[in-house]
Amino acid sequence: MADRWRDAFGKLEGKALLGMLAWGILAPVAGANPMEAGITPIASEVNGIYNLIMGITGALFVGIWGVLGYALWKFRFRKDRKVNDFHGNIPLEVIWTVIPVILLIIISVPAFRVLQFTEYAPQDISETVEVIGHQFFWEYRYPDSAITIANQPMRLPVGQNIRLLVTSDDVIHSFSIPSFGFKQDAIPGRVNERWVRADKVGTYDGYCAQLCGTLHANMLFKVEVMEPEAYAAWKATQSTAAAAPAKPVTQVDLMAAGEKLYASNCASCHQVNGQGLPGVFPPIAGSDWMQDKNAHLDAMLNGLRGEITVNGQKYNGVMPAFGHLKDVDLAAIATYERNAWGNNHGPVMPDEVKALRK
Ligand code: HEC
Ligand SMILES: [Cu+2]
Repeated sequence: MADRWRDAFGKLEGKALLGMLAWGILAPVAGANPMEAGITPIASEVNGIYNLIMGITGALFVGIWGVLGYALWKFRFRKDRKVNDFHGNIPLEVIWTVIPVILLIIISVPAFRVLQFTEYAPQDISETVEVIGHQFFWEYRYPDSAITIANQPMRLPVGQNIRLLVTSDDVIHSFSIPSFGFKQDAIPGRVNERWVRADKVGTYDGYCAQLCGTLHANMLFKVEVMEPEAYAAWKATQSTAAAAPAKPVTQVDLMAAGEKLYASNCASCHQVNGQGLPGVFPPIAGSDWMQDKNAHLDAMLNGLRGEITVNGQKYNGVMPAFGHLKDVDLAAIATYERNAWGNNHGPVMPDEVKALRK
């Protein structure tokens, strides 16, 4: 018998199991909380409820298993014992019905309070940010300052109440930031309103919490919570970039900028070397599909879906629209694609992109 146990727990699985048991029992005792530390009022409220429920269920676990274990041991089978045969015990049954009812009430009252707290935004909202899910990236709009960003961290000022309007451009996504205690479905055709207040400067991880297609895993994102001055400075750079007078651009400028923009916006699918993935993402290098410049720019501005043929191979996927990028950035990407990897189709100027916008 002892050998059997030694064999079982000598193995790696046995050790892992023991480790997990020890963690499960010791961590709560040591006061460690497996939940991510929250940095918003909502997160602390939600963690409070979690701790309350863990406390109650933990006490129940110890109490019930204690009594059960004691009874099993105390009344274990012995040859010289007689079985005491009895049925029902009304006071006992009333007690074990009333106690759970009281416990459920103790849990539900604060739970409803927290639900209300998370649902209804406070009066002093300083700004609204729109969050739009796309297959497969997140777009953020700051309508008060006419800023649109995508494929980069969402910026928020520290300590201010922000209204978030969450929606989707295609399928259902879910905008989730664990340390904010925040998770909101992004649903096409519907705008969900929530609020956040991040109380600590830093960079936090978020992810799409709803399986939304083949590249769902690309929808990890970061949230940067900034000091108000840094936030204002960031906003200023965004809007001056948009308002800067158009200076003449050359193919050399466009190629240099385009290489970087291609890497951050397109290479996740079409690959850094422009070869794509046969049958899934068409190649850009040597693609006969791009002979027509307008078709190329139209695909970038409005996305592409339905069947297309590239160099004799059929593709039937969905390419996201990049119309939210600036004319000059789209021109840079197009110029880079049309002249890198042996392609030789000449430059594309920002005005050409502008002319094709609907
Ligand atoms: C999420 C993956 C994805 C991203 C990111 C992406 N594409 Fe595509 N792209 C596709 C798919 C899929 C197709 C084929 C669409 C179809 O079958 O209708 C495609 C087709 C194309 C085509 C036409 C076919 C060809 O190879 O010549 C061009 C041009 C193109 N993409 C350019 C870009 C540019 C420029 C970017 C970045 C601004 C980009 N794509 C980003 C997935 C992507
Ligand atoms: Cu998603």
